[in-house]
Amino acid sequence: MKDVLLSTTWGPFHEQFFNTSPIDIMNQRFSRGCDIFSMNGHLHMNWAHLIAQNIDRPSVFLEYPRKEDFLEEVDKGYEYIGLSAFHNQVDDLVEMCKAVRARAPRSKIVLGGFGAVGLEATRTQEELDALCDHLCHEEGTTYFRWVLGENTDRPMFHSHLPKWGYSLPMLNPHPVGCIPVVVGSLGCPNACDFCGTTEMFQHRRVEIMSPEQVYREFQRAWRENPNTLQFALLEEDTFQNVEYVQELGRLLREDTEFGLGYFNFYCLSSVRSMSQWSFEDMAMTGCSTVFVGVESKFAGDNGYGKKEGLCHKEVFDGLHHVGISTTGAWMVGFDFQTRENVEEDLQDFIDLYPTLQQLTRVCPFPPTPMWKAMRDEGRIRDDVKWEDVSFYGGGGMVLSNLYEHEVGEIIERGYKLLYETHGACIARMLHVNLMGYEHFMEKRHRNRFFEDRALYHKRLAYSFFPILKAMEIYAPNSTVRKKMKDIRRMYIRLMGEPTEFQKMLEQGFTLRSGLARLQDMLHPADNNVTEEAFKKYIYDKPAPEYPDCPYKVEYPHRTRGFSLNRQARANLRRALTGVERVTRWVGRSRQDRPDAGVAPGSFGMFL
Ligand code: B12
Ligand code: SF4
Repeated sequence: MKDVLLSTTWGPFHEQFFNTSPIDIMNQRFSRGCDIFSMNGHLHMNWAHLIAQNIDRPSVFLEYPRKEDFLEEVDKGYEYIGLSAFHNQVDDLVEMCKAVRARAPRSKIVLGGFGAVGLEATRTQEELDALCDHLCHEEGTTYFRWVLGENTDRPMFHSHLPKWGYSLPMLNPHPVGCIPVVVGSLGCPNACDFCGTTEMFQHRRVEIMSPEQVYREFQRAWRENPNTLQFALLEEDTFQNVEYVQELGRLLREDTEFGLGYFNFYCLSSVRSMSQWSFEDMAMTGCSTVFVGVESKFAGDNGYGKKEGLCHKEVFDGLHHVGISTTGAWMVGFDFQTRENVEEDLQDFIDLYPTLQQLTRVCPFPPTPMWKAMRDEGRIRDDVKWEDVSFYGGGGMVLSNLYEHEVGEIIERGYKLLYETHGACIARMLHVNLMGYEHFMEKRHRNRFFEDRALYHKRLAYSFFPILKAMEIYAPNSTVRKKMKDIRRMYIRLMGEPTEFQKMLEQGFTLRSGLARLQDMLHPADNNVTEEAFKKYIYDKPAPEYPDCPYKVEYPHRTRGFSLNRQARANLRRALTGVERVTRWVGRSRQDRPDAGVAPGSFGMFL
């Protein structure tokens, strides 16, 4: 028999509430509501790579297979089949288990992930035994080693997690990967009652990679592509672990090859943890964007403990001031939110000026304490479907003060208000980078790292700037139009007049935006739900030496048209970089050039 097969649930994944793909986080959540400037993107599943890279046996990982792809692989005969699911995919997970039992009765089924622990909480032991042989409710790498009878104490390492990508749908409907990812740690000690990760890892932080290992991945990623946009450091509350992130920051800052002019990361953190830090010190770790859960001001009086540290407004303003972008995350549906106070809550959130945003509804995920309490009170509907156990389905929770449809309406209105108040997320990203540039340029004589960080903000602002004109022309109202003009003036004040090349791109983006508007009238973009591409990762053992890639990847359904399109885009990127070089050479005598020190080709991330 072959060794190990790992797979996500089979696709195509069901579209969710807004008719969006749960994998396209930019479109579904982070930049939703920004009209033609809502971004699109894709993310990959990480669990299987962590397992595959840390076991001794060879394995194959199927990411987003169709039913027939999965069954074809199962028929090859594997000793172990590891499956992972989110709650909203549990129905598919159950079907897959049944299919494996029927077609490959000798294969042992190992389940893991949040959906699997949801299943565990809602099925009898007998039912579970019929579906699987093992169910992992903890860190999965050590668990899988244990299942295989391997040494569980060996140190862990991973690299080359597939890159996430984002763009604008009008520029690239299939964004190329531009964000490398690493899992620093799993879990969180804070034990919030609605949170799945804290429950999964028993309120502990499980360290997966040391700061040195994370740093090595940064180096590898930037060596492969010096125009790498951002690095995603996956952890639950990065700034809680002061020593860890201080050490990572030191390594990134003191790096002489790239340093803070290039290295930067996206992370998640809480207001409480960030309150221990000065915002400048946070920027000096290389943090460029932070995902922040925004607790309701009414939460403290309703069983969620008083907030400690700074208030949200102080944190968001402080971060933006030093060039750290934010993804503000707000939830609706708590018992303490009423029709009267929820509007105040939402307006408070909008006032924070989040750079990116996530508005979701409260969902009791089994087996979190919130779910258990609600189940015991009879507040989970019996007819709840697994596909509704998600950020948008509400998990069958009977709401205290709002109608079901009201919750959806509040979320949609929130997204719309954010756009109509602040303009598109890309404009906000540009603005925050200009603030960071101004801050660190003013102080650059004090610290050489400040100068590096200023270069980072300059690079980002330079590449976002050409989209600004289109966001001004197609702004949702005159107030936002004026804000776009203010951002333009700020750019020119700080960085000088745009170059000829930027003006050329600006015209191109504006034309393309006009066309996108027309296209949207004829066929609203909301109709286009992304379908994830099936990928097959092959892990042979022994693995190649780091920094070589530990897997080979196949795209079984990739069409010739898609490959040609990818090739054409790469050629366009090269051609535009050539034009950029020529225009730089022609305009080289200009003193206040915004592209001074910026490597050519940084605009390319959107193509
Ligand atoms: C990045 C991310 C995403 C990305 C990519 C997903 C991914 N890479 O897994 C995207 C945007 C696609 C995403 C989507 C969603 N997400 Co998400 N996501 C995350 C985030 C921030 C990191 C996930 C990650 O990569 N972790 C690192 C990996 C290595 O950890 P892991 O997946 O937990 O896997 C470990 C173990 O669980 C276990 N394991 C997992 N699978 C298996 C399988 C086997 C066989 C074994 C043995 C072990 C095992 O081993 C792994 C290594 O220890 C987490 C929060 C967090 N920090 O974990 C939320 C989180 C997982 N997401 C969540 C949710 C709800 C969703 C959505 C359902 C939201 C929605 N739209 O409704 C969708 C569902 C997507 C879908 N497939 O349908 C929740 C889950 C909550 C819960 N259920 O209890 C989380 C915990 C956020 C939160 N705190 O609320 N997500
Ligand atoms: S602070 Fe965030 S990650 Fe930690 S338990 Fe609470 S919700 Fe979960």
